[in-house]
Amino acid sequence: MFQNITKSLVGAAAVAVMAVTANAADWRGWNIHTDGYPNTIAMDKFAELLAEKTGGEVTLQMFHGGTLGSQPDAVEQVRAGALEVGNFNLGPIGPIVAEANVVSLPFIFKDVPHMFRVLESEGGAAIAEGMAAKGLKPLAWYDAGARSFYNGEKPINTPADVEGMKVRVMNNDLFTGMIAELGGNPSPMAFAEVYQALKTGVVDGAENNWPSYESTGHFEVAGYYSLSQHLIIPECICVNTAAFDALSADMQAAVTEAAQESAILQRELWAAREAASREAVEAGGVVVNEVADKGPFQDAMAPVYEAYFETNPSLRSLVELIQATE
Ligand code: GTR
Repeated sequence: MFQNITKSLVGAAAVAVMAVTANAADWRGWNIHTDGYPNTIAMDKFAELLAEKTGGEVTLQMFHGGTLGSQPDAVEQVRAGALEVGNFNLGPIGPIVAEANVVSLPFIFKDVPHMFRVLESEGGAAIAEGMAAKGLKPLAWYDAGARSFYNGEKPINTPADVEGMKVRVMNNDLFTGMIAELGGNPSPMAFAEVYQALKTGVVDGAENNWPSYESTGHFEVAGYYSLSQHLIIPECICVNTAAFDALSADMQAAVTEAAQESAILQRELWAAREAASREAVEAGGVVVNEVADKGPFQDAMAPVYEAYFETNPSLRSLVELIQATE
């Protein structure tokens, strides 16, 4: 009898220990970028801060370099809870979350500071809510600068220069629409495939920010970079909504704080890397072209906006809110 009680007490203690262990969350995170990239460093910092601020209750193992799959796949994995965390560009999230797709409308933001002002206001709250409802809770926003066109043949100054050009875009109908309206042939493709595609002529050009143009080596095979700055798209530290909701309020606050601190670091590193990447590609022989008049590019985007409103009539007010944000 006494022995039985002891046994069951020991058993209860074991269950208690297991319960504590089961409460601890061991998360796995996806990132597409390689060593030294601002996002890679900042996501590692997030993992470090997470362990620190949650007293080890939430830990994160990061998988960099897109080793766990392409971005559209990883977005689905985080939604499904197969992975808990991703550093995602909102471009490939747009097809899943209508509110988040506003940031992928060409020329929607005046500049990066305008984008952050929007994200920190009512518009950002609507985007974040829409994302959380689809399983992708954004905890903080990263800077991804502005995206511009590049190709191996010539500078791009007007939409006519894009005519007939095969241009790689991220997976999103807004981007295929954007290229089509400029008279080009859009080619949606995973990030990892773009270098070979440019090199072998499967595509003539692509578009991205300075750091990605440089880190991927695209500048080696597409040496004309034209500052169209047609897209300014934020990135998130996104966490599977259910995994986040399962945490206590204290833990949620600690996780959010870790993400916010990581974003502060990312934005600092980003500013430095943008300048360094530009310098590096110019030293590598890239011809940089200022686009004197972006007006014709902006005008050509009217049908892209119309198509967006047609599919999402209720989001016209969100677009107007963004445009009205100082
Ligand atoms: C980069 C971005 C990646 C990915 C990539 C792409 O700027 O950081 O997440 O979206 O562009 O063009 O696929």
